[in-house]
Amino acid sequence: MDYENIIVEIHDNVGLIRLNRPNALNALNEKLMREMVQAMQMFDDDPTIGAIVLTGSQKAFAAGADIKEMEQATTVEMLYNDRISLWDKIRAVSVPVIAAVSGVALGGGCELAMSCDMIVASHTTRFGQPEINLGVMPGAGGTQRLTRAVGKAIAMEMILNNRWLSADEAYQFGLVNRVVNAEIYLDEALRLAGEIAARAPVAIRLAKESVNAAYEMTLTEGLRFERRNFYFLFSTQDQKEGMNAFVNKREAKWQGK
Ligand code: DAK
Repeated sequence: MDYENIIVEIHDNVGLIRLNRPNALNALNEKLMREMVQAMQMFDDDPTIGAIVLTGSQKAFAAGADIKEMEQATTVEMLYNDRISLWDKIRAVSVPVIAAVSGVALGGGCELAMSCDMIVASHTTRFGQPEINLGVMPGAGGTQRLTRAVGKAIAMEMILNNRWLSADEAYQFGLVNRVVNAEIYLDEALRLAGEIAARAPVAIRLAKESVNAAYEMTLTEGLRFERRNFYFLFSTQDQKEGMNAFVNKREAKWQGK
């Protein structure tokens, strides 16, 4: 598959997507979003891929949605073009997606990182929601995901007053999983993704779905949802294999069945 704005690689059982618009600091234009979602879906449909890493460059994960593309847009154009459905498709990916982030993660770039399941950040990363400077506000999950991740006080400051977070602050506030040197952030994300991709595939997918359900449901509903997924796993060969391997003190061999 030929892409213009992304580079796609496979590292063992991990699919890697690199955003690649260096002259625009990986600003997320519609073409890039379309290609990125297409690549994610391709990896998600590939039974040999157990996790996806999404990255940019050391200088920029992404500087936000493409302002030049949006500048002249009308409300009706924004409403009816299908950008939103592209963002929704990221949520529908069933394998874990890890963002490997460095440099700027601003606006839609910060929102894209937060749409992933985990974030590995380099020390140089700066997270921000600067949309207020453009006379708008976050539109791809910033007010919701950021608030859930870092809490109301910090989210308000970032969204209303363009406060940027350093990588260390983002770690302290619970936005990112870990912070490592810029030289190794991608390797670290690939290593983490590789570990996850080597685990029982059906359990991984249902566990991801169940954690995400915590954002959508009451505790009672969420506990019921979790339990159903837990019981479901007893219909898989991997459950028999995993428990038998434990009992017999051997390594489990996962089938994804
Ligand atoms: N869009 C378009 N081009 C961008 C860009 C962006 N967001 N960010 C940077 N660029 C371009 C610059 O225009 C420049 O291009 P040339 O002038 O060389 O042609 C090139 O990248 C290098 O940028 P700078 O010269 O500005 O580089 P600096 O190192 O001086 O500054 C910076 C880096 C990241 C601080 C600065 O570029 C900057 O402030 N960029 C804009 C950051 C920003 O405001 N981001 C938020 C955009 S609004 C939604 C989906 C998504 C969204 C909303 C709704 N729906 C589906 C409903 C998201 C909205 C946003 O993200």
